[in-house]
Amino acid sequence: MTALRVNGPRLWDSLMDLATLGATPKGGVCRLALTDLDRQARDRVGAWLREAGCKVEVDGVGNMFAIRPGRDAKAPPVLTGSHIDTQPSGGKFDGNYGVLAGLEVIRTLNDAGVATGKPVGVAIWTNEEGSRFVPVMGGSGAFAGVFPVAEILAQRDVAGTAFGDALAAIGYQGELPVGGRPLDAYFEAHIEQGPILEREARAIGLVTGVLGLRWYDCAWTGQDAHAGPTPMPARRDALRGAARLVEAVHALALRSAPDGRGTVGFVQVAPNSRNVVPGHVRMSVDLRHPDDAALAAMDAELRSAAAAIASELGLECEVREVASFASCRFDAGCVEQVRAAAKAFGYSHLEIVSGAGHDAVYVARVAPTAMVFIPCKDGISHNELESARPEHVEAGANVLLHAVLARAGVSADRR
Ligand code: HGY
Ligand code: MN
Ligand code: MN
Repeated sequence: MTALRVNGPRLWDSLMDLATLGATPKGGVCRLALTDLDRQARDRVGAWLREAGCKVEVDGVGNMFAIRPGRDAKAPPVLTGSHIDTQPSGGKFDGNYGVLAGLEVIRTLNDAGVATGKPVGVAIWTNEEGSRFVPVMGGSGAFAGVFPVAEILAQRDVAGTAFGDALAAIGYQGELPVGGRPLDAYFEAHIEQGPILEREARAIGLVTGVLGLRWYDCAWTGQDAHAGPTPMPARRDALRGAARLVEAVHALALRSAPDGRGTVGFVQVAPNSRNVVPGHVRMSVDLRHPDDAALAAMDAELRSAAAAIASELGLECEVREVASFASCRFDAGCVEQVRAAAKAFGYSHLEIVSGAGHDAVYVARVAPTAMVFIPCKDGISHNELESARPEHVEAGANVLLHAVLARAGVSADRR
């Protein structure tokens, strides 16, 4: 076993090629969901998948499915994939690696003339990042029936553009119904986006599950006032409330250590003028924990902290949950197939829980699912400096290939 191996340099070249779409000065990628850069990337990867003999279809929220036929055309496909939308200051590997590792699996099967029993496919899920449109992982969530399609299409970005209008504008609102499609299994390759695999010097992460997550929009209301004549005690400064809540979020996450996470990543100040006391502030809060009860306790702490700060400062604060998913555990059988593949290649490996959310979280609700992690440099991601080593990129794709083949009905002697 392991006669069949991916072409690492070819995969690396595809990653570097795709990274030119939205390339940023510090070596990262800015390719927000449903922008023209997203369209260009979809066009390019779609062309590569068609050239590799796949039939490419698009569903009503823009999820793309590229399927390589198997001997049994009626069998549900073994799917791989991830996302190609990025953070505003994202990297070359987050999401893009899982899609292009899936493409490399297809290319490798073609080179070797291997016919699989079940079809094998690659999915490109729309708007995984949730940076431009909430909810996070909206495309895969709609596919899994978690979000109504109409709700996803109606979401608006900070400029007021509707998801459905942006999707139509890039020409990717497809005919395929959203969801209801049986899958044999789903395997997603991804960089860890944290420091554990690199610190433990392991090449492969056997992802057993993902932290639960809750996202909030917090709206602070005070009163716009002149920065000069307005006495300090007379002010209702919304930014002071937001600033206090930033610290409160950090403190409540530390109280849930070591696995609790709390982040404020987005703050919008109005009127955002240097000589006006801000009367309105909108801020995000991202809370995570592997234990759902602990996450619920963090939710309660957040809400009581916001209320106490608002009362003390004479402000109003509305805390609105805008996305959430419970912690999840992946399919034990699929995790074992990933483990067996890593062992067959002799790759060092480690069981790990993902701190980041992934499309696999929602696909796991409709199909047996597991993930393959590889290390990223210094554990850094959602950062233009995000980087991975070619040998790990290749190793993860080899493990993905063999996990998929084991599931797709290719005998061990042909792998
Ligand atoms: O937020 C997340 O965990 C993912 O990167 N979208
Ligand atoms: Mn990702
Ligand atoms: Mn991400």
